[in-house]
Amino acid sequence: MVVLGDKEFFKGIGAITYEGKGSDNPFAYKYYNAEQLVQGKSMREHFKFAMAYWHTLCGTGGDPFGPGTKIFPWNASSDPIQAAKDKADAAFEFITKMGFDYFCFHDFDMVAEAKTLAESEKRIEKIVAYIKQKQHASGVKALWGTANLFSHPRYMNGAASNPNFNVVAHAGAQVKIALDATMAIGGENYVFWGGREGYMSLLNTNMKKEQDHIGQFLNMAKDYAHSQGFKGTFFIEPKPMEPSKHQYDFDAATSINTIRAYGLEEDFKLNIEVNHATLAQHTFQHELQVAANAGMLGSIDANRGDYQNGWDTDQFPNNVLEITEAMLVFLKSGGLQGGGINFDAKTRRNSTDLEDIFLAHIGGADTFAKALLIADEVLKNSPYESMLSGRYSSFDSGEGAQFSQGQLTLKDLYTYAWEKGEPEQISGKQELYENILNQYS
Ligand code: XLS
Ligand code: NI
Ligand code: NI
Repeated sequence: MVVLGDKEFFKGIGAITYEGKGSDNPFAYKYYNAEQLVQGKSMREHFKFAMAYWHTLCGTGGDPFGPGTKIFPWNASSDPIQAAKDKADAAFEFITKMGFDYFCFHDFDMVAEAKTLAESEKRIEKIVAYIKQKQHASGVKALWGTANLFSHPRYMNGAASNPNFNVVAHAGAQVKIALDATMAIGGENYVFWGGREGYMSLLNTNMKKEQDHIGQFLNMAKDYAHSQGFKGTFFIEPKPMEPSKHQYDFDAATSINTIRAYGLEEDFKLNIEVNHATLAQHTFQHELQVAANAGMLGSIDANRGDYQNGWDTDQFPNNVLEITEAMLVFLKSGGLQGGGINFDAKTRRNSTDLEDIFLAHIGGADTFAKALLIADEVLKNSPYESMLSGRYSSFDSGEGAQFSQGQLTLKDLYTYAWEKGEPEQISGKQELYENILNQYS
């Protein structure tokens, strides 16, 4: 059901529906068919698509070389509460017209930060009350909330990892307020992305102390949320750099270490972002697989980077083959644990029509839907799965199986190898695997 505020911000655009791949209507889904079942689950449930409040409603396209280019009508009021309400109206109009069920937010995406913590908290309480009404009218939910611990100059030396305790405490206060807000609107998860939790120079950094403080801080946040009855999952969102030169939660493997080193494995999983994987010199599917192997594939921030430059361009997903490889991991590991697909992506600086926001999200949703359908076909109908398991068949019986089960010693390997002689050469067949993907896409 489309929910409008006092003003309609996206005039002339109605509910986006599925019309199939034969449709030429740019404002229709070609592949995302919310109720279509794939492996017994609807696309809606598989994906739990979410709008990112920050990019979609706050980011006006500014870059280091020039100011924003986009004039958002919901930004017109100079009164912060009125502006926040207009923004919420735009959010719910957009989400419900898209047929999505979720949004994700930072504390100060919803309403502008005030001069004091006390005033900021009051503002957040006001907008949370307003958003609750809108949720009631629409059924739209919060996939996750988070605190922006990276934009304000006070966080220039880090938040939980700051060398100054006063800043650490301020970050703690902000997380408490953001957790309260997330819980008040029924947020299903809570994210920590440590943009400034890292360093610019090791010369002025006590890395061990900073990392221990992050571990302490995450435990405090989790304990507080539990004491307030929060049942959701916490996600760490890895990223190797930007804005810090080196961020502590560099990639999935490093973040899993953070989680385990500080005893957080009961409550924390990962939120994997495509472009962050690229920046860490990994593929997206690699990061998903690392998370899944640890039982920590929690959520996804969907976007894409750029092959020619090295920063977080946050473009909308449109690489079907890349996402298909990701969907193979996704389906085989049983999907996401608690999270969903959040479009952490922004339209380009020169995409200045309001309708471009719709076109971008339609493309992103269709890319995931098409990739899911292809991955499902590959798993069901192609020789892919049997080729893959066949590759490891030497561990299915005999000494191979005994090795896998930990029943052999190094001396046993020696005797076995001695008797067998030089192993035969077996092709890895990468090109054939790639051809199969191509054939089904
Ligand atoms: C920035 C991150 C950020 C997180 C939320 O690169 O992707 O947007 O998702 O703080
Ligand atoms: Ni992100
Ligand atoms: Ni990012």
